[in-house]
Amino acid sequence: MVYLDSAATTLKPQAVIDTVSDVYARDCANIHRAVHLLSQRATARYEEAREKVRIFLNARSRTEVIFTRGTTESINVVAQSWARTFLQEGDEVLVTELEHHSNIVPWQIVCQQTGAELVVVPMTDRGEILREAFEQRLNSRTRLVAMAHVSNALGTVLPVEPLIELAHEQGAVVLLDGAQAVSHVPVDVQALDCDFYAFSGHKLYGPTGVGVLYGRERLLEGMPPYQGGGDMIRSVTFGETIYNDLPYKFEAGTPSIAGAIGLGAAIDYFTAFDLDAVHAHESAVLRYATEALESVSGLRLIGTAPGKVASASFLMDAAHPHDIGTIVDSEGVAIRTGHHCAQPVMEHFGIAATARASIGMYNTAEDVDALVRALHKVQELFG
Ligand code: C6P
Repeated sequence: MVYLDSAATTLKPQAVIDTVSDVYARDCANIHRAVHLLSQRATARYEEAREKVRIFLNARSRTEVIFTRGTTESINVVAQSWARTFLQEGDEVLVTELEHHSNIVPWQIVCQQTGAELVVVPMTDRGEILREAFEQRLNSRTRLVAMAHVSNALGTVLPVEPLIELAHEQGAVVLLDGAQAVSHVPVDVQALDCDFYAFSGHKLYGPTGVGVLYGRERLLEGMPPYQGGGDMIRSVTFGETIYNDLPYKFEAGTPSIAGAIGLGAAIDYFTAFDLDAVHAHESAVLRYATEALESVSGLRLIGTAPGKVASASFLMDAAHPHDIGTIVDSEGVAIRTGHHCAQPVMEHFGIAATARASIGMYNTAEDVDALVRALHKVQELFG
C-alpha cells in the first residue's frame, strides 16, 4: 500500500508505538497525584515530554507549553479563554479564506458570544494570502489574528513573519494554526514572535488525542481556565477555588499521558533527522508529484502558490473526487477526497471537493508513480 494521506494523519514510527506501549506496560499510573513509584515515573516522563515540546518549538519556558487534545482544542482554548474574556462589540477577529474549519468555527462562536466581528482576508486564485489584502483588512479594531501557518487543503505556506509584525503594530494578538506546519517547515515561536501556536501530535508522527497550545506566558497568566476540574487547581473550597500555576491551569482532568509521552518520542524520532534534508526531500517529492500530475490529461491542480509544501489537491475531468479516491484505493494508494474541512476554500474555487495527495518524510517518487498509474486507471474506467 502507498500512503499519501499524511496531512490527515502521519504514520507512526515503531519508536512511538513502542513508547506508548511501554508507558502502559511499565509506568501505568496517573500523573501529578500520587507519591508511589509508578506515578512518579509517569509524571517525570510526562514532564520530560513537555520539555521536548518546549525545545522543539523554542518556547522560553515549559510553563508556555500546554498539552491539549489537538489543534482543535488548542484553538478553542484561546477562543473560549482569551477571546471570550477580552473581546467586545466593535472588536474584530481576522482570519484568512484558506483556514481549516477548526480555525473558523471557534471564532464564529466567540464572536456570537461577545459581539465581535469576524473579518476574512481573501486569497488569490493560486491560494496565496498577500500582504496587501491582509493590510487592507487589518486595523486598530483587530484584536486577534488567527491564521494557518500552512494550509491543509492547498499546501500554501503563509508569509506569517511579516503578517505577525503588521498585526502587532496594530496591537493585535496572533494565533498560528500549525497543524500542517510542524512536520514540514521549521517552527520557532520566538523567531516567529507569535502569541499562540497550536498543533496536533498525530500530524507530527505522534499519537492521536494529544496536541499542544504554546502561549506567551504574559497572556496565559491573564487568561481564565478553559475547563474546571482536577489538577488545574491549587485549592478548592465551596467558597473559592485557587487555580494552579501555568501550565497546569489549562490541563484539567487526566490528560493523554501515554499520548504526551508518545509525542515526546515522536519529537525525538523526527528531530534526530537532519530537518533541512527532510524538508528538501519532501520538496523534491512534491515537485516530482506536481510535474507528474500535470502530465495527466484532464487533471487540474487546485492551489499553486509558490513555495507550497506537502499537499497536492487536484480535480479530474473524468471523475468526481470521491470516485478518484475509491479507484486509487482499489489500486493500493491512499489519498483523501472531500472538502478537507475547508469548505470556504472549495467555495472560492466553485467546487465541492478535491482529491488530495499529501506526503510525509517517508514518501518517495515511486509512491507518486503508483498514484499516477492509479489515476490512469481512473481515466480508463471513467474517461
Ligand atoms: N486537518 C486534514 O486532513 P485536529 O483534528 O484537531 O488534529 O486538527 C485540525 C486541523 C486544524 N488545522 C489544520 C490546518 C488542519 O489541517 C487540521 C486537520 C486534517 O487536512 C483533518 S481534517
